Amino acid sequence: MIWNETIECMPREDMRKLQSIRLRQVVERVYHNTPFYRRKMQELGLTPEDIQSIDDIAKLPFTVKQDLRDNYPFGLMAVPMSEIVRLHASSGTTGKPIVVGYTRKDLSIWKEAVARCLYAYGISKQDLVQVSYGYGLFTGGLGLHAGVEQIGGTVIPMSSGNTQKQIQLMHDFGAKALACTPSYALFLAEAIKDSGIPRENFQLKVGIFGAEPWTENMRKEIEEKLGIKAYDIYGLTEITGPGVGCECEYQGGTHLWEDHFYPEIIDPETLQPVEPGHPGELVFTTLTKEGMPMIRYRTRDLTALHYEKCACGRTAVRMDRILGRSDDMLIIRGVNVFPSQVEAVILELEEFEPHYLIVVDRVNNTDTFEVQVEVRSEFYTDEMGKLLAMQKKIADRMQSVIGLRPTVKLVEPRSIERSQGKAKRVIDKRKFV
Ligand code: DLL
Repeated sequence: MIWNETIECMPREDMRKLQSIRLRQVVERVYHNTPFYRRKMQELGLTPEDIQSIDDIAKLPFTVKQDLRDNYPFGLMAVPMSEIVRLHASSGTTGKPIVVGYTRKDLSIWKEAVARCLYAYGISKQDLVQVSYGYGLFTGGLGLHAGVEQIGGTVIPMSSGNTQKQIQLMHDFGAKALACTPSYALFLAEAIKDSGIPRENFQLKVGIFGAEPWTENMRKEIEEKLGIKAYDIYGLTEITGPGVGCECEYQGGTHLWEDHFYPEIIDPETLQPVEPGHPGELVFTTLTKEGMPMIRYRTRDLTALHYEKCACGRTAVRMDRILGRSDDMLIIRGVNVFPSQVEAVILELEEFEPHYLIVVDRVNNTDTFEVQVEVRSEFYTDEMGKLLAMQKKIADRMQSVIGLRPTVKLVEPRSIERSQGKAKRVIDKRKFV
């Protein structure tokens, strides 16, 4: 099923024309309304007149996560705050999150994008969709939620957690689709098995999985265990949230909705464009966003783009699975974590040395997150009560800064291996390839 055939199947030349018109408009808007972009364009000697077609996009400067942080919280808005009707946020590299603002029109474009995804998965008005992504500042829950309403389906706004209730309602209400992270889907599959309710008693047919990397093997495992077809959904807060793109029934890559979110692939070292079909870093320009447009935003996600028409009839460009990242961001239980955030918390607390190791693994389909940290010799003690209090202090602080509670392992001073060169701060034992 195709939600917006005119756009999704538009001949490529027409799409380029549409993109050219929209690029001119967004550049005009940011140049006049966002001092940050005006300054960056002026530094390159650019005015909006220099951008006539989508081919001129490479002239424009890049935007990076640090720019969002430097302009925290509302410095990149291109409209007065009175026009912003919603805020979302995601992890920054240290303490402060990055914030995005949406106008009413931005929200309607977002739900249109999610609606296209749901139709591509074969979900329609008759269907119930259980949304088990987190609701709140994270874009997953509310993003999927609005898309289901847009197609006239029935949304079950479960949010994350409370696995027993998830299973009970999925069963009792007869959800056809489940939207959550692929790792939570695997966890739920095990829990359903343990619940003793036969799989045939569920109506579940479709999975809408994203927000973290996953592999073909994981797909097979989820499909077998839940007896469903598992689809990818991709997105990021800075660009809109879930629904920047999705797979269709042919699952030959993730279609990107390039009439709104224009993708490029660059070499993360040289920053030069990379040929279609070759891997590099994904960069997006939001062509229609009003609240907080992004010009050539470096996602740090590594992938490749393919422009051949898909068997489903869509001409919308397809992206390979996300192969990795060109920075050190980890996604643990769906939460974006930067080692620099962990470091910032440790540096804040006087009891600890700035020597730490993050160990991430996947046990029973759930990510584990351990932080080993050295206690300063002045604070080192054999007293259990004091050690537990220190452990709690650091775990509480990380929970509040990162949004995820690590298992903290306190170690003796000078016990974490010192490196001669670049320190190895992260051991990620999960396998994504
Ligand atoms: O994760 C938005 C989202 C919610 C997408 C629900 C899909 C479903 P952020 O928290 O800003 O937004 O994280 C964005 O997550 O740059 C990727 O590294 C990763 N990511 C998102 N979707 C996928 C996917 C949401 N399908 C970051 N495959 C992105 C691999 C993904 N990685």
